[in-house]
Amino acid sequence: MNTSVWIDEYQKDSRFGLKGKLLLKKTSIFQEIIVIENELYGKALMLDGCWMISSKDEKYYHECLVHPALSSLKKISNILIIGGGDGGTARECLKYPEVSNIDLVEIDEEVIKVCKKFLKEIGDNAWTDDRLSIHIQDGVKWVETIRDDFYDVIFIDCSDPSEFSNLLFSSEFYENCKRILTKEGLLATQSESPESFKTMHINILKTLKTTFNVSKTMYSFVPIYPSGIWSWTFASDNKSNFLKPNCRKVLEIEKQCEIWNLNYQDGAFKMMPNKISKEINAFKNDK
Ligand code: SPD
Repeated sequence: MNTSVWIDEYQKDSRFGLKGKLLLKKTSIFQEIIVIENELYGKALMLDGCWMISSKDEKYYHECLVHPALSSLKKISNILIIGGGDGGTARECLKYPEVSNIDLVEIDEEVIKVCKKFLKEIGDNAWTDDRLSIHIQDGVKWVETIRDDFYDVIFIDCSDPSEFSNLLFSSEFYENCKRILTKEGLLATQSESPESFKTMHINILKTLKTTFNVSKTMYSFVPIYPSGIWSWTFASDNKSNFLKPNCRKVLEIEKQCEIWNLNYQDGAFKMMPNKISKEINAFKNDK
């Protein structure tokens, strides 16, 4: 008997699906959670109808979010991750011995439980590393309570904008992130797809440009996301060491990566589609 099912993410008049064995379908107090096992992409997690990650394509996503930031900053000891309940962002951060504390703030405890059970390989050793502290809390509230100049790096590893995650893309939230970052600190966020979520993508870039002195976006692929093309944006108030990779760190980390290396990153920072840069440049000139 064939027990395979198709699970699709619907976006406008398109759908992006995986076929496989349904491992879990449940609803937490926040969202619907699905885990499916697919031959090509391994185990894949969907939250409220949107693909979050799969065990076979996650490195495209997590390595791009983490290494441009951590391979360039001088001080990276104290890190905040908002979201990131699968543990992949924490795992990449913990490759740096200089990292001494990571606060991972995830609103939905059920996501962590499900990932530890079905997608354990994503968090891997991070789950047992003493440097990682998990806090089940709303990230928006968390950043409101932290003192000024506290974190060296903030990673925003959240789901797509929705009724319950919208505030994680707001200027008030970014202002608080800026306040709790050190003066040399850097914020790195997933910034949606320039193709499937063009308006959201442009709004995120504009809001970050308004909040921080410098920001830069890189583009690459996450195969299971709608349209495949995805983006990550890095923002800081400090121009001096903004995304200037440290060669020693790069050589060490490249050896441990499946996707990321300095050439890949250099190309990815030059990939802004013209239709996006036209809008961003028009916005900058208006300011
Ligand atoms: N459309 C999917 C956007 C999800 C980004 N976060 C993924 C979580 C991986 N740690």
